[in-house]
Amino acid sequence: MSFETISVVGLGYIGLPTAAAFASRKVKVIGVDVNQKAVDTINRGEIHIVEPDLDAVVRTAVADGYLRATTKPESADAFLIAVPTPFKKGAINDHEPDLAYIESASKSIAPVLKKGDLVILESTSPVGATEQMAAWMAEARPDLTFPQTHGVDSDIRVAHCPERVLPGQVIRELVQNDRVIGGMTPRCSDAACSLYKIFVEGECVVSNARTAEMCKLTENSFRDVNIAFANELSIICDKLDINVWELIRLANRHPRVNILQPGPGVGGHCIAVDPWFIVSSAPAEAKLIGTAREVNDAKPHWVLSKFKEKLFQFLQNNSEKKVSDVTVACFGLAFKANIDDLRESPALEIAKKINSIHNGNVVVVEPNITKLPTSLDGCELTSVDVGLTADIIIALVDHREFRDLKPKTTQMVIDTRGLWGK
Ligand code: SAJ
Repeated sequence: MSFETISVVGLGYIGLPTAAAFASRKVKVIGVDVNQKAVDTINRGEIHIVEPDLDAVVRTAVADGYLRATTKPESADAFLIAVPTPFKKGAINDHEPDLAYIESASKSIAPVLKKGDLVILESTSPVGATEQMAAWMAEARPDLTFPQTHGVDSDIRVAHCPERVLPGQVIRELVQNDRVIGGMTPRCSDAACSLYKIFVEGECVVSNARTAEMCKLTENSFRDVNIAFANELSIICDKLDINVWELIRLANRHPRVNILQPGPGVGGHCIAVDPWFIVSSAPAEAKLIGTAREVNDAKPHWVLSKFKEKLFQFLQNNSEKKVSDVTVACFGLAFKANIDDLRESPALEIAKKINSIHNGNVVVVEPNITKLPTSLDGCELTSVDVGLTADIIIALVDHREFRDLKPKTTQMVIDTRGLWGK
């Protein structure tokens, strides 16, 4: 199968790099996004998100005429949908996936679909979302046939091929990672494989749509459960006066043990979200997966209780000082090391809470940003050196700039990332 024009719907953290990857192989790509500002930025050859090396790929793709963005879908041979799947707002169970963006994206491309087209859902989705997307398109285009009713002979091919790239390494991982191809029929999978082979150097492994949906959720849940195990160990070790990082290092020397690292909680838009999609599909059965989410979501509260404990201890050791004399420094705000992304960050959540409850000075050291978010009004963004002079130091993110710091033994330190106690 050959693809002259590919359309990518949703030009965010996944859609834009994917569009640029196709365009870099000299295929005509039409990017579609509802955000006019993002569209204008891309058409100038610039980018509206932070991802290493993406700017250069987009600049070249636009300059060479292979990538163009628009707000209105146009005819193409393949459509990739890469829109968000957040939680439903206001639902009784507020961890239910909201397919509204997938619904509106699939309905927006339906009028331009033609016989032979391929539609791929890349968005992380609950099991059954691809079938639902195909049903929305079929309803909008009764003149075309779809796999759910016409099997391998359908006019339109539909597949789920989840993205699995790591933010910060998207350009490399998009090309090198293996890809799970979940066609609604074997013909749909064949078409999707030929599409991805345009730039994917990893293997395209064929399955079906439901398994591919579950596979993506499973990958992120596996990581979440493993981190929850590490976080639980860190709390147990704190109680038993054991260095958890040394413990994990030792345990991981066993050839069949591989424990991840504890931290202040799990952030980002994937690991802290996707496991809930499994829980909401099978609440009675997904006990461990749901518990892991709760363990990880509770970790910031534990860090706050440690802060209160250390503040109390500091005041006991320094009886001449009042609470308002105590300066607290939060090292790191991003959701993980060496990025500037503060969304869904447990570090930010903790800094905000400390800022709201602490009567003294709160300073923040975050080398990857130049301005604090408004939610931290009253805090000061400061340098590593100034942060190091605080009375209480809380390490929240393991940024490379923090690795070799040496807080004084007289300072109170809460090291949630094992930066300085290793
Ligand atoms: N974290 C820990 N301890 C660890 C590892 C991570 O506390 O040992 C925390 C991080 O600090 C961060 C959170 O977990 O707050 C998530 O970070 P991450 O690096 O584990 O993952 P993401 O969210 O950046 O990307 C994940 C990746 N999934 C897996 O590794 C299974 C990525 O491949 C997916 O494509 C991405 O989710 C996604 O889009 O779903």
